[in-house]
Amino acid sequence: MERSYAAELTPGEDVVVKGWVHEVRDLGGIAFVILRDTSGKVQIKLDDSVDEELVERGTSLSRESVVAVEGTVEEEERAPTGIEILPTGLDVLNEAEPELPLDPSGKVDAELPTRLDNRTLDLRKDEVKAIFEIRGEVQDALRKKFRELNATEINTPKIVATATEGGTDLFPISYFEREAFMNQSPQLFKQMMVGSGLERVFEIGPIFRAEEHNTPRHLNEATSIDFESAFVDDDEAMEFCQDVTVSAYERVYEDCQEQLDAIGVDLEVPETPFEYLTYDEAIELANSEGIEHQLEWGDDLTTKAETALGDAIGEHYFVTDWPADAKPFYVMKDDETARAYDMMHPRMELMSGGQREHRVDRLRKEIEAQGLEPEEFEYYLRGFRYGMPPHAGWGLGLERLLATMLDIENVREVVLFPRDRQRLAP
Ligand code: ATP
Ligand code: AMO
Repeated sequence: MERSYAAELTPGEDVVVKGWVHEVRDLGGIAFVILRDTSGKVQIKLDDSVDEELVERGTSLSRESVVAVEGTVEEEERAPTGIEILPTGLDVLNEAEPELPLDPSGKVDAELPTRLDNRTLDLRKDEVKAIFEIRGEVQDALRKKFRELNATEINTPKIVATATEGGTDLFPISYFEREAFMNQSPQLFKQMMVGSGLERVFEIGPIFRAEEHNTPRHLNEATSIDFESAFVDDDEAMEFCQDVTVSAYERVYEDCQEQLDAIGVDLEVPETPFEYLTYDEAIELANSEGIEHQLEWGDDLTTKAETALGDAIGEHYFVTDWPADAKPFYVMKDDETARAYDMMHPRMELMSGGQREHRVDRLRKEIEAQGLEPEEFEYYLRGFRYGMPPHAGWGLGLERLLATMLDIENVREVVLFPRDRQRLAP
């Protein structure tokens, strides 16, 4: 018989359901097995109308064992879902050990490390599974929005010869006889592609950062949503980022209410347009909010400054016109300032981007000014010598987008198998 799902049962049907033993309740004389599958839960009734040997097998099941149950669906208003199954057969497909490292029914809280060590069990909880269903939905929404914007999805190499975002947080690897690195960002490749026939590209893929410290918003392997387009300027690129972000919120709001309820968040789609602050306005506002270490022109926004700004603004916002020295070589500079922009959530930075330097002589000088060897970037500079249009783009962190959207404290919670200083397995 074809498998039926717990959430799709109709009274009177003969069915086979398959799933996990969520709970066994033996009340003496009558017992219930709660079976859980990907769609939900259903109650199996074991009373004296059921074969004795089957009742024996059902009541001795260990929690989280995998079973197949054949039987008839009956209406029962006392059952949690208004129906139950009166079984005629019960096969144990795989028995779970009686001692579980964490409780998938969620009645006993587990620490994050225990949960991450046992992700298989952890994702049997509705509120954890919901995060990853939303993560999948968000990626689908992003792809759809990018396609609406006529961007082509690309895949760039993750094993590379040079740094893009500064040399200190690079992971070196051995590549036959040579040294190579795990890529920190698709930056150089996506820029090369706007000079190709593609013009406008995006990628959703892994980036690797050898961040030394443990923070709730840094991962050593993160997922970057990268966008780059020929013939757009910084203002247009920021607007695209705002629209892409809002499209992710809208999809989750429209299609994931069940998951939001499981997590316990009351999602609000951010209002547009997001506010724009220049860097000068941002440090002035942060200082006026009374942060302990007053910022001077040229300083990066500290975590405390970001928090003060977030509290004052209370919504997503952009910070534009950064000091030139704070930004990488590929961002276009006008004397002291860079045409760079960050998109902030009140809790943290979500995106960095900029208008790019597309003039090869200036780009070569910027590479030198940052103490790097232009020869090492020859493969990249070559693309700028044969017709490179003006262009702009950005990188938006998927985990930060999700953690802020779902009001989750630690970005590790939105990654199936996070990589941090302590964690290399599973
Ligand atoms: P990204 O590194 O991707 O640009 P970010 O949020 O780390 O994102 P930064 O501009 O590097 O942005 O840093 C902003 C502030 O965050 C820093 O001033 C610093 O206070 C804090 N910070 C950044 N990296 C770390 C880290 N690895 N550990 C602790 N604090 C950090
Ligand atoms: P940046 O280094 O600011 O810019 O990264 C862009 C965004 O990626 C996310 N992110 C991270 N998330 C979690 N853990 C990390 N260690 C981590 N590092 C980065 C953040 C951040 O805002 N090439 C530029 C982008 C561009 O200019 O197009 C870049 O990589 O959300």
